[in-house]
Amino acid sequence: MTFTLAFDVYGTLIDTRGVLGNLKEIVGSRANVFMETWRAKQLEYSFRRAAMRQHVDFSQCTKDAMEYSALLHNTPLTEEDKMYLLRAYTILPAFPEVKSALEALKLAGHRLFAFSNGSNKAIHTLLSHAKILALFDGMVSVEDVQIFKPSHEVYAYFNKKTNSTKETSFLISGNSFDILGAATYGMHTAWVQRSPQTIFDPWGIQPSVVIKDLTTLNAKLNLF
Ligand code: LAC
Repeated sequence: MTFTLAFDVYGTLIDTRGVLGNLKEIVGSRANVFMETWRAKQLEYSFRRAAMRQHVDFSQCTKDAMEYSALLHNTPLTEEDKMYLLRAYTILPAFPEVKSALEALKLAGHRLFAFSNGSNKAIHTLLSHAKILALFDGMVSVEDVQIFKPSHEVYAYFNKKTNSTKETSFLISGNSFDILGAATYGMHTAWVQRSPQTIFDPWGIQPSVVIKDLTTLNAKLNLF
């Protein structure tokens, strides 16, 4: 059976750690800790925005989290540094296997959508820079519903916008909060566990499939 595939973007198709080199230029030896704080706070801010129903563009969460990281790690940033880092975040690289894996999935007849907390414009820029935009049937941004993942509204909106159902769609994500959001809403889910050290939140809910990168997704979907 073929499915409508909802690919999470940041941390699934696109490597948020791609900003490490840029951070090393600006904050030197604190680049690693800065990067970890930045990503964790960016997500926390999006969750808090959703809980408070105070939606902003995801790039605002990215910016606010960058400012927080600079304060926490005592690494003051000039306006120029901030612009440089935020620009780097708009052209992050795709993970190496993504392009060929998407090509295989498309050839197998699945419908491919990017599905992100990022704005339509941000997703478009990232995917076109990574040269994978043409492989998608479309993109779905939470900006259309003005609330972030993992609110169930956004998964329902995905089904509505792509003319799919819970039963005929798969959420593919490296972010376990996203898998839990989609699974509790009722979609099939594929968790991309890129490192054995990455822990799946122990909420008593399991993804439909677990893969270590996107290469094996096609074969796993054939089993359904
Ligand atoms: C996204 C973030 C949550 O692309 O990874 O939706």
